[in-house]
Amino acid sequence: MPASLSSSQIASYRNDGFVFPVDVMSPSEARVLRSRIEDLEQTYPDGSLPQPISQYFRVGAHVVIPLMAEIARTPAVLDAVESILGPDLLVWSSELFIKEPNTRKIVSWHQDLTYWGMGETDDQLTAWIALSPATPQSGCMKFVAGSHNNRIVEHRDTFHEDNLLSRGQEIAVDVDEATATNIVLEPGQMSLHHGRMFHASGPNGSDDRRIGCAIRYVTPRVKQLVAERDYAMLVRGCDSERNWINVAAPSEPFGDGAMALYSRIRSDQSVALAQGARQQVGLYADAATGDSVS
Ligand SMILES: O=C(O)CCC(=O)C(=O)O
Repeated sequence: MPASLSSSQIASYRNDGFVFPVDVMSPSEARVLRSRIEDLEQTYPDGSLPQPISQYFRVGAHVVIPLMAEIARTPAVLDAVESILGPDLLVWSSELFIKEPNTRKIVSWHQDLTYWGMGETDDQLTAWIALSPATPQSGCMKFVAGSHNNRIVEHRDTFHEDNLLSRGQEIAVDVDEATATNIVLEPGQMSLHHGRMFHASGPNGSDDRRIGCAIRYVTPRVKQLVAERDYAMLVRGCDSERNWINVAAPSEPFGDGAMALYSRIRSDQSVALAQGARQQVGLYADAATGDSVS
């Protein structure tokens, strides 16, 4: 495995706002991770945890699921992220984007940083690791090269039931689909994208699940500007700025201490993530009380 990005891959990221495909593990290693995720789904059916496992998969999964913290620390992933963001790295969030076979779920055109309360920073990126084939048929991501050079543009919330985003948010101006690049990835490959990248993904029309693991990295320089406090897990180097409450990786799935911390994080982050929303933001609904989400 390459230890870090080549100079041309770094230049691609700087020019386009993304780089792909980056090999970070073998297809068989990706298959093992996928089956460990699917084992978790079997072990924790709905009703066995305070919220459905899909909720934990979509918000701060590394706080309660050791496997997600392990994926976020994959050396080849960190080496590549370090090539862009430098030696000090924290994980702000980790998520699984799962689209079931032949379903309509999509992700509308958006910029990640819109509701994260971190301003328009260049010090945040997402590593999206494919654990099944990501193709136009299975609903791979699409990126508009150079769109990270925009500021955060206006978004409108749709709350559409087929939209996987927390508020179904979408960019309020037309995005020219013809200019987008399909981010085709084999299992074990990843893409990196900038937090202001215009991106989206279509439905999964394939017969397999489309599974992507999105890890949100920040440097210690990034600050939470909307919520009173925010949390991140140091994964490389040191955090000399202390802008984040540092959290440790969990030692067991859904342990009591980690679950209490998870509720606090979700509640604190909901201040930024749900700011200005006209209706409940499903992934953050009832975060303050820790009740079930709809
Ligand atoms: O998995 C997808 O289709 C979209 C993921 C996404 O928007 C992101 O990781 O920022």
